[in-house]
Amino acid sequence: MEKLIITAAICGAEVTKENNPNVPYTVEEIGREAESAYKKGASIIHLHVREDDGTPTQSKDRFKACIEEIKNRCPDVIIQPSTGGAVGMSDEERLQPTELYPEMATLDCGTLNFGGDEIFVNTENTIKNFAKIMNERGIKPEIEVFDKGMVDYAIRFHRQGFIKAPMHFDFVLGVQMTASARDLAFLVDSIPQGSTWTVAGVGRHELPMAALGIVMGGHVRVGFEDNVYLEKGVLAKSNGELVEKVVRLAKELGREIATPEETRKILGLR
Ligand code: KMH
Ligand code: ZN
Repeated sequence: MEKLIITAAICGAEVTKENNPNVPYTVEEIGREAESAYKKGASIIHLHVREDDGTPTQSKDRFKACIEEIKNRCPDVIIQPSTGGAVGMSDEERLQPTELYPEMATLDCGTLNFGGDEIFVNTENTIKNFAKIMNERGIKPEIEVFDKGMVDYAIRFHRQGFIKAPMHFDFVLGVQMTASARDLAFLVDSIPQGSTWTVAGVGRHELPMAALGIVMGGHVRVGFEDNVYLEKGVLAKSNGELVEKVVRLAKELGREIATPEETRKILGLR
């Protein structure tokens, strides 16, 4: 089986220090968390950034500062900024990190409920526009899939020329769609041959989904954005602890871990 790509979603936009005091806000804290994940085996950092008080921001300058901090600590790691940002941000705000020409960025392929009264809006025109801009800037999209219809959108937009093949999907399970083995198998079965995929289980689903990703030949995302617990009732001290757990599991199950260079080859990054 292909080597395992581990993505660390170190920060997110919703989780706070009240949930886990180790959630990073400052540039230094973001660098620290990226380094902890990288040192344990993460080759991709899925990146949201915050103001020092924890407010989520898509500011180009803040992304630039955080990317520099991460690159100083982990020179070869792949940085994947979020273009999802936080619920309620405008498309223009969300697109700012693409002006830094990162190797990858997320492409959210549909609208979904995001708890309470929150709706994370991605209209067809938003998705097409984001895909077009990423294409022009040489950025490989990671297609964020929160339910099956989003796979169908991605395939439709690929046929219309907005998203290039081979496509790379991230199945985020436990937000809108449930997180079962059947759900994951259904999604994996629905993507075009030659695509790659990773899975992110939210909350208590993180580790079971990671185990499935490992045995099914996909890849795995973990991190504070999705889950702040190392085990039931025990907060993780760092993103590195969560990555370490996946590495241990992968070793037991016979999957080697991909380095950033190997990850670039697997995903066909520039
Ligand atoms: N924070 C969510 C509203 C992404 O990074 O592209 C969007 C999100 C997905 O986290
Ligand atoms: Zn995200």
